[in-house]
Amino acid sequence: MGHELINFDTKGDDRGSLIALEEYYNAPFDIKRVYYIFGTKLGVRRGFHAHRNLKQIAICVSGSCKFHLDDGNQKQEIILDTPDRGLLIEGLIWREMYDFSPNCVLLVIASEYYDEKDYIRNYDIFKKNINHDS
Ligand code: T46
Repeated sequence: MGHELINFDTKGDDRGSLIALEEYYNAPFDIKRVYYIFGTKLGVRRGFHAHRNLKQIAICVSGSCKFHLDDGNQKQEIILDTPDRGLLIEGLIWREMYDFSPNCVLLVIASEYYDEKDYIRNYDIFKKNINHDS
């Protein structure tokens, strides 16, 4: 399945902690875009799409949330609850995010600029694309 959890090195000293993300070091792609999701209302579920080409790493830099991932054959739940772990998603993976804690800040670094044409927002079309590729 096109996902992987990546543990980041924490540079810590008596002042606190710092994590640096660098393309082709701990992020295996060109970093073209960074966005973050915060203030998510209780009970909200987001996502409901797959990407055709995008590679992304999602990190809960504060709080926690869950990802439901579906590659068309297998479904998996991933919990993100620490700033030193990122979820790399690449390839055709249907994703939904849910159970956002009130303090959740979900940071995402992405390999491409925002492009609505890269989204597949219909599950049946996603499944057809999976079958077409396999
Ligand atoms: C993803 C998951 C993890 C922009 O204008 N620029 C951007 O870079 C992004 C990401 C979004 N937008 C606009 C498009 C919508 O009007 O912001 C609004 C909310 O986006 P969306 O409904 O796609 O958000 P989510 O939380 O469903 O999905 C987002 C990303 O879009 C997506 O790539 O993998 O987070």
